[in-house]
Amino acid sequence: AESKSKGSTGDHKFWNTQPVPQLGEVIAEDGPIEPDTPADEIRKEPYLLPKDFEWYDLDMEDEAQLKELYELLSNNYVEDTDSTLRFNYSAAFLKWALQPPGWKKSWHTGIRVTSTKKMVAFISGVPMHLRIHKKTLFLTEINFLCIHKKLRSKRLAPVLIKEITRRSHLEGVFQAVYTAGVVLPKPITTCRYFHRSINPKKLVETGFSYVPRNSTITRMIKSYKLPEKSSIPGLRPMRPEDAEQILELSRQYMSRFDIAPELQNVEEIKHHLLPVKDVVWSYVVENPSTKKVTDFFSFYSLPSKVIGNPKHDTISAAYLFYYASHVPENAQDDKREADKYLSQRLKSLINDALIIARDANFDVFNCLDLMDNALFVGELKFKPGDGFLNYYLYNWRCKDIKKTKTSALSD
Ligand code: NHW
Repeated sequence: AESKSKGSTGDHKFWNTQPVPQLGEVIAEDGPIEPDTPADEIRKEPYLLPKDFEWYDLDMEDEAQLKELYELLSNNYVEDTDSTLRFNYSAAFLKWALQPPGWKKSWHTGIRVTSTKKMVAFISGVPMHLRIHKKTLFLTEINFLCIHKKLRSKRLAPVLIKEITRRSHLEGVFQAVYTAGVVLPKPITTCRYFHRSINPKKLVETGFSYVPRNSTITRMIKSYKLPEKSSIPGLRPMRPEDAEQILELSRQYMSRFDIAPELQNVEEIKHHLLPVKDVVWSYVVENPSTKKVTDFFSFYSLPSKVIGNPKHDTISAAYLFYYASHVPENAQDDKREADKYLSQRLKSLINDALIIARDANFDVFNCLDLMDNALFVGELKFKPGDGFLNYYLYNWRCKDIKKTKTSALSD
């Protein structure tokens, strides 16, 4: 999730009461901030809501409820600083993101108006394994925190956060990971968004990009033009039978990072990576002679609504998701050799991703400056944006992590 809104400043009445490190705190060693709450000390009743409101567990299998979540987010979720763009996750995306293996209905937490049943707020958690340095935690990934615009600044967010925490505790989960544009106590790392124009004309017309002083739109179009066809032999969409090889390949590749999701089995690989129409795209490179999968990449679709533009109402954006590349054995133990190999390989791989995204009608291709992305963004003409994304852990103290040692999170 991206938020470009201003960070809250100074004293954090709510966050100061939570098991998170203080801003500026120097951390010497990883570990929990508070011990697991014993089962009999976990609060049994949901937190109290202002009168006229009630809690409910969203039923994602019910089309009408899914649509209501879609509507809440499409009208009230994250906007950029000058309110010209707003994230517009599709309903199909929300189903994919909120129902990974092991998902729990009690972690799809909504608030509605008691009399009308209208949904006015939401927060979600999904279970995942996250490796931080050498330790793997089973935790919840919190996302899609949203409060209707008419109910802002009433301290409802802390109630939602405390309630999802209680519901996590009830499931024996005492840590969480989340990302946000706002600065809170205390980021483990801060990444910057990079954008690769695919349709510069539309991006300029929507105010997303500008024509540089020394250029023209014609020159921009020419400079961002991509080859007709992808270049890597053996590149094809991922199929279910690739999952086993991808599991192994991603395990190897993810070991390069200090913080990374740990996909546990073929079932999880299939859920997160098998192509879903209009949601997620995944491609593998299968060596034509050995039939071995040597590389894969994936990206997902997260359009933004363009607010108040006469010509365009949506920017179609692809976001780079997981990828991996097999580093040849002779380069594996030598960081410089490995980086040299990857820098060439990832340029070809991601350039092919751009071509596929163009053919799928995306206007822009986005990524963060984490993982090995710094190795290709310059040459492939990504430009730094004005959005930043902070990574956070709840109830886990963790030494600062470099961006290049951070993996993408599930979405
Ligand atoms: S980040 C996207 C968050 N959503 C949006 O930006 C959508 C548009 N905005 C809104 O809907 C991805 C509202 O402005 C929200 C705040 C709901 C953001 N994270 O109710 P009040 C995620 O979903 C703090 C955490 O008056 P509001 C990740 C703020 O600092 N805290 O504000 C979510 C202040 O506390 P402070 C945030 O504007 C991770 C308090 O909320 C925050 O009406 C959640 C003000 O509350 C944010 N993005 O509603 C944490 N934004 O101490 C999970 C504001 O500073 C923790 N605040 O006074 C883990 C839980 C699970 C643990 C399990 C063991």
